[in-house]
Amino acid sequence: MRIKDIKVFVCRPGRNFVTVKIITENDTYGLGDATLNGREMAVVAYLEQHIVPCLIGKDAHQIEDIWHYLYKGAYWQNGAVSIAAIGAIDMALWDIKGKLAHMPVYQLLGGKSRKGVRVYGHANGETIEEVLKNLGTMIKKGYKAVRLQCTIPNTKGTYGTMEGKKNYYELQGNRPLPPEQKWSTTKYMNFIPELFKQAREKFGYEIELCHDVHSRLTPIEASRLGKLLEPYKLLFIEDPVTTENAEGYKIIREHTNTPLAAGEKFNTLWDAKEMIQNQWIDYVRTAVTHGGGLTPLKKLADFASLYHVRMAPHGAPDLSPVCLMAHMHFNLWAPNFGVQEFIGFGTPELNEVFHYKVELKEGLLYMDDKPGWGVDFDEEAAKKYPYKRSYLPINRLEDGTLWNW
Ligand code: KDG
Ligand code: MG
Repeated sequence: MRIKDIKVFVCRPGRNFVTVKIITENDTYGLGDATLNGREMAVVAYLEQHIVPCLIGKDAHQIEDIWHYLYKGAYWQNGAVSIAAIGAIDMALWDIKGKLAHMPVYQLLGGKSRKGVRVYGHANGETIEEVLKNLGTMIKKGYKAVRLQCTIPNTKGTYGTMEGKKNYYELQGNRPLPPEQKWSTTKYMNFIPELFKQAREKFGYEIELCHDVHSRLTPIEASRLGKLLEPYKLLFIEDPVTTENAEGYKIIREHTNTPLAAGEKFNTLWDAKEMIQNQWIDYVRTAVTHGGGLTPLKKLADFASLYHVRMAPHGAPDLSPVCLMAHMHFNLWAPNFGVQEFIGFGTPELNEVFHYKVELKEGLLYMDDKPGWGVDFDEEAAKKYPYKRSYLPINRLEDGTLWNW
């Protein structure tokens, strides 16, 4: 089944998304998500200039070979831009394979390992009171696991919220350049345990809670945070330190039994290998989009399963519904699935462009069985929401030093 055409769309139904559509000679099409937050157009160029011309006429069924052709064949194997591009192609090919086989993709992987996908939602706020109010709402909606993030008192717009946009820091603003935020490790460390203490006092221990540190600590600081949080029995803390130096996780591991998650920025299995093999983490956060597609992600899952490490794919708002649906199939299959980050059911603009259906019941996310991923993209609707350059905030210490985001 030859590839006839490949289209790349960039649209902004609330935030920027890059979507790939591969069309075969019998007009079957498949979709992939190539969104790389704040660097979207670099992926578009990589796809249009370097990938699309090489794939026209190739057999869409040869997913494994095409993946290696794009990865090894490029000589420059990894990197976030190229992997997001390869990931979207791989996803679109799996969508096509499912449609041609008249099967949901999870069936091609070996079938379902569970009835639904456990998710964690987000409760953010500018005060503990606000976070707890949002947590209460999430529990009423049926969430069984929730991530808590809160502005640190006396630091404006700290991670967890964005000034003037209380509900979410990752919403893209109208500013054409990155907004700046301030960070104080001391204030953060003095404050965060109190958030979880109050959450446990109010809601008990049945609801699973987690927290994203966003790589802002050193290993020894993160070790201390992990110990301080032990009484509140978190599902995990995510990215306590940067992942470039895997051994940072060894230090944390030696000091605390708070479970650890990392890897939303991993591009390949090689990025994750040392942490997994040494059992320094409990959850791998790599998304289908940023991990290069389903083809490498299923290898990552199988490798992690040898070491008691579970999959917890990244599901931030900058991953499109195409990625969410790909995760549904991956998570239904992966024997060592842990939990999926899920930010909700989307805005009217988003749902005008992407058509998909998921349903939350008692903490589990369900979808209907459809061939392929079960998601569609409305090209006409997308034209109403043109791309606009936009960035994540950057982060500085109080003395002005640029710090990790
Ligand atoms: O583009 C970056 C975001 O996806 C990231 O900041 C979100 O860390 C994140 C998470 O865990 O959702
Ligand atoms: Mg994260």
